[in-house]
Amino acid sequence: MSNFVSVTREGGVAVVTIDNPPVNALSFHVREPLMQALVLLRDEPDVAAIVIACAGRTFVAGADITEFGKPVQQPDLRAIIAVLETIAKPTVAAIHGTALGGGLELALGCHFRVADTGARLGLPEVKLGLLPGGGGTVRLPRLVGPLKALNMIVSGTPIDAAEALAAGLVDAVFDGDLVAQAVRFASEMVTGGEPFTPVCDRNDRLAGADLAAFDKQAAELAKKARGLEAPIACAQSVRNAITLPFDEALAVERELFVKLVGGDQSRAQRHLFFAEREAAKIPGKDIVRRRIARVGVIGAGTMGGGIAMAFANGGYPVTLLETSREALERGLATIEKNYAVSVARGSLSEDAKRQRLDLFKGSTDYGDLADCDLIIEAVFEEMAVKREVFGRLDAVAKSRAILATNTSYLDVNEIAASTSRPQDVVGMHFFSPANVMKLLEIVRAERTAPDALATAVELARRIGKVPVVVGVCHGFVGNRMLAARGSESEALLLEGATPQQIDQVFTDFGWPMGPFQMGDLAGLDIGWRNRKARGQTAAIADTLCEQGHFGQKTGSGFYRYENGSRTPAPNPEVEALIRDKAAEKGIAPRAIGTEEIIERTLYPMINEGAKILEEKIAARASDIDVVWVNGYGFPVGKGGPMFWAGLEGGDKIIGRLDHWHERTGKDIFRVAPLLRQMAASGSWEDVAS
Ligand code: T1G
Repeated sequence: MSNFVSVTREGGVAVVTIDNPPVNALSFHVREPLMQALVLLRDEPDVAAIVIACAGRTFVAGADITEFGKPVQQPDLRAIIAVLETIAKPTVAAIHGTALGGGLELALGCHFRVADTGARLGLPEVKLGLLPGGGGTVRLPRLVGPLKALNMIVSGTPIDAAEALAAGLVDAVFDGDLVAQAVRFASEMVTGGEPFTPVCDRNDRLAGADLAAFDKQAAELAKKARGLEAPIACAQSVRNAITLPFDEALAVERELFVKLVGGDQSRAQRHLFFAEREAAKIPGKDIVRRRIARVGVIGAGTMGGGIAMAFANGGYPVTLLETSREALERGLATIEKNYAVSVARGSLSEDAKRQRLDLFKGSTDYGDLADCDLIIEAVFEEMAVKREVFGRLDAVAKSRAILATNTSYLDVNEIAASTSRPQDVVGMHFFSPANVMKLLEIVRAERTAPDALATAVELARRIGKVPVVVGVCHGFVGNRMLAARGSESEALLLEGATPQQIDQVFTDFGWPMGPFQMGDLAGLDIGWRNRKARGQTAAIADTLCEQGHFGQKTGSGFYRYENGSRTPAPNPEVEALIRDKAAEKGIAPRAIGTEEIIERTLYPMINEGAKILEEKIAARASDIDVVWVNGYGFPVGKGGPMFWAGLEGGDKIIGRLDHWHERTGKDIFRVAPLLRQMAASGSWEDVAS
């Protein structure tokens, strides 16, 4: 056999074991020996049944994503499954860890599937801008029914073993030695004379399928696609399983797959898959991480409470500190309410809620943080306050405790200097709501110790966050580029664009919402406070704030929110304010087109990203993409601002930035040298080392 596929015998049962660390991806060097093994075993007279299992921590986690975009090397997964379905003896997939994508499709090619109690099964191809290309869209509905298959494939969300058993996706769930029990299961199928039919021939779950209900659900899901092609293709291919003969539906699935895999959206989403993993790797794999057993959080407000929940959700005991008993009780009550909402929604069990709440300890005494291994503050965003907090932490925290700040903008070097242990200080910039948003900017200060940094990055991953290491500058990576993206917003309004027009350009681009809706949601007073702290002004936004219009929380901002509604309605007062301010400045409004809005918002943002790379605030362009997709909702189908810049074309971006620089003289349009180098070379990787 081969190093990647081996065959052993357990009586009349042959066990085929795939061993391709780290996730048993179905690389060519696995597919070839796997095909050979199956063909041989199919015709072996003394082999009564076949079990397919995997070594290591998981069953097959899918096709080898690194092979996409290259010529297909036969046998491909479809050929292997086709052979599997010709085997006239029971075939059993023994699933542990995760069976994802092509891994689950391989298992669907077997007559039976048995799973370990902790296994998870799914078809997440949609998250790569694809659809299951190994028959998953036509086989899964035959086991779990069209509606469940539709939801699983369009969401890409795996299900656990218990749900898979209930749905008919697996035939048995075992604890303990999975392979031994799979062998026993296979033997029983032989001795018991159990009928075994290939999934492709099982049509009972399709017969009488309610196509109207299917189409209704598919239409609902399509509304969330926001311009992504894969979710639509997934739904179409599952629908074909109902309406077309198996082979025809399989052929259309292939056509849809080939179209998607060659498209920009899938390239963008595959870029992000590897970019997220690259971002989480920090230099020096052999750095010994510090042990984190208990976390302290200072501040039980919106951010502090969310951060505390993020750690509790990851299983960490949390000491939550506030300045007063009232503030502490208020914070803990909000946390309990948030968990209760999750229970009511069915996304959290009552037991899990109780377990998480039991992880919390409240205090108003800094001394109670002495047993914490990492302490993070989420106090008022003012340097003096941060320095005072860190001064006090320095006095009480145990040796080698990591002292983290959640600051969104401020200089972490200055904060670290207020302690005697700058080597233990790091930034951990969560995004609100901290228990939900994936992005965590890990700010590496000048004197942050490598093991402190490595510990923070690993801790981020352990609590389910997407960490990106960034350097110290005002706003780090995300907020610094957000400022660049918004720097022309007021000018565009004064020159004739409306908030709804600009927001529409953003939502048409694929953003969940535009900058003005986002401002109203977050609260216009946050930006107002920031501008005042930096001596900056924004005529329209400042006036709105001076009048108490902070956005949703006050019922009006750039939009009106009637009777507590969260749905934005045009605000005639804002339109009048814009006209008045424009008149004051002698600006004659004009029609402003979509292209101009993109050139004056997204292009400066890319230019700022190039400057961030030049200053080594981000280690690589793909890190910037990870920040923007996970922290600000940049459309995944465009791969993040820097990937999208490649799609848009460096020369085009430079040409327009030069145009606006000439016309306005504004520095945000002055093209960064690295952007010119990228345009010349065609890739950030070539120029940003
Ligand atoms: N192909 C290639 N490399 C992969 C891979 C894959 N499918 N999955 C993971 N890796 C690498 C990853 O880049 C990292 O590498 C290492 O393995 C550990 O991964 C035909 C078309 C399984 C839940 O989308 O969700 O099948 O950084 O850090 O956190 O229809 O990996 O160490 O060099 O993520 O423990 C469908 C993708 C593919 C599943 C494990 N399958 N993988 O998470 O480890 S398309 C997927 C995951 C397909 C068919 C279609 C996760 C995991 P490095 P990791 P983890």
